[in-house]
Amino acid sequence: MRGTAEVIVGMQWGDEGKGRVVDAVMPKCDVVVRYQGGANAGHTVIVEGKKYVFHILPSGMLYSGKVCVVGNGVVVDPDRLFEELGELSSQGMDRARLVVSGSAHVVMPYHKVLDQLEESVRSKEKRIGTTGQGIGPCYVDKFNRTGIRVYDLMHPDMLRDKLDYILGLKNQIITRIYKETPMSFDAVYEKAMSWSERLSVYIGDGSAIIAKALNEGKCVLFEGAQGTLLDIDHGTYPYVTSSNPTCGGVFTGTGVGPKSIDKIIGVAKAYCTRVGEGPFPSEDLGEMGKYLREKGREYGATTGRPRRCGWLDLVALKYAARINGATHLALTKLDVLSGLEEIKVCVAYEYEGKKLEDYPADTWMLSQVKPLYRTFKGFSEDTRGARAMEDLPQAARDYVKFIEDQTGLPVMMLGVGPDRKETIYRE
Ligand code: 2SA
Ligand code: GDP
Ligand code: MG
Repeated sequence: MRGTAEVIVGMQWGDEGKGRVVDAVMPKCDVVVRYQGGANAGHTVIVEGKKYVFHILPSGMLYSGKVCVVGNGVVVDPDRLFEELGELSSQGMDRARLVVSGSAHVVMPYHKVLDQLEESVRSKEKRIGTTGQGIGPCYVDKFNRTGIRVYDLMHPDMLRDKLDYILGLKNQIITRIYKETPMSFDAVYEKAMSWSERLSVYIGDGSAIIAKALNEGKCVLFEGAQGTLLDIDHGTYPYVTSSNPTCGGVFTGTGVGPKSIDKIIGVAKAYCTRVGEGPFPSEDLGEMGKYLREKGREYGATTGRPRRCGWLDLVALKYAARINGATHLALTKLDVLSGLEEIKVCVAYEYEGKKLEDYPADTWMLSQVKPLYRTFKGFSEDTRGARAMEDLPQAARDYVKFIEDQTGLPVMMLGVGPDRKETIYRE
């Protein structure tokens, strides 16, 4: 019997709680695969009060006996990867088996330097607000065919030759454009060689592992990082990341065919956040935004940056449902809305005096729209103890039902608190 495959994808601007949803779905799965992004991601899992934040490692690492794959579409920073593995070991975790795709690209020291230099010279309007992890410059090299892949680290002579050429080019940019001191070839080469032996034990062919698991009737989970509105093609370009967090990224980022996918779970918060620059129509710059930030502890899981906060945007959520072909929703952070007298939801936009029901793919137009809200009655009960829909106050259930009706997607799972156990499962 053929196995099953499910995708977990962010429906907003990242930080929807994908890590905790992966953790919740993981028990029935055998393999979990990251398909894009890199150490810019921060996926939080909390188990009995203990917090784990995953950056490059898939969020299924807490389950021993499972296989975690870093897919070819990921950009790997080996220092960060070893750091994360070290943290898990020091916490005494009996972890899953890790496989790093040899075709994944390596974030080199010059990628981080260039990411930070590029951001530093951008004007306030042009700044993207990157995480400074070298993600953009690494993907630029990948598409320019000047990247270093994990496999390359295993071939010292070839690596030396490649690096000689590439670092020469980078140093031209660093010295001529940014007037900074050039990077030392020996230091970069030695760094790369120090990674090769440690990485060699993890290298594998991600695509082949997935195919074998599916042929053996196993369940494979694909874990997206960032979110739909940060997608390089479908997000608020240029205020996006440099990969495809949307479902399409699964196929190129792992080497699995589209017909293998059975379920596409879109993860959304019960409100909205964004970190970094770019349009955010339902952002609340006043007291409500601050309230959501403090109650929801909305600070970057990688950089600690405060996240911008606002109401749920259904226009954008419906767009994300379409782009990903989502089949289900996982709604998180419902508990953060408790205690509010009223809850607003953006149901349409106003643009040049006209009502707009569809999300504009033109970023400039999106930056000009005004949100039109529908207001719901709030609820005061603490929802963190709820384990079934019946445990929730009627107003919270009405809110969830409205989201289901509007998106046409069933909410299969609800987060009512950050801990693993603070979950309502509906299937
Ligand atoms: P980059 O570094 O090139 O990918 O940045 C480009 C844009 O993508 C945004 N981005 C993110 N947005 C939300 N969460 C992310 N991960 C961390 C987290 C972020 C953090 O889990 O909290 O700790 O600050 C993430 N990664 C990238 C980024 O803000 C830019 O807008
Ligand atoms: P990810 O990048 O999508 O995995 O999300 P992050 O880990 O960056 O951010 C989500 C934050 O919300 C983390 O601090 C989680 O612990 C927290 N969180 C997730 N689900 C819930 C929930 O249902 N309620 C509350 N209060 N916090 C949650
Ligand atoms: Mg995150």
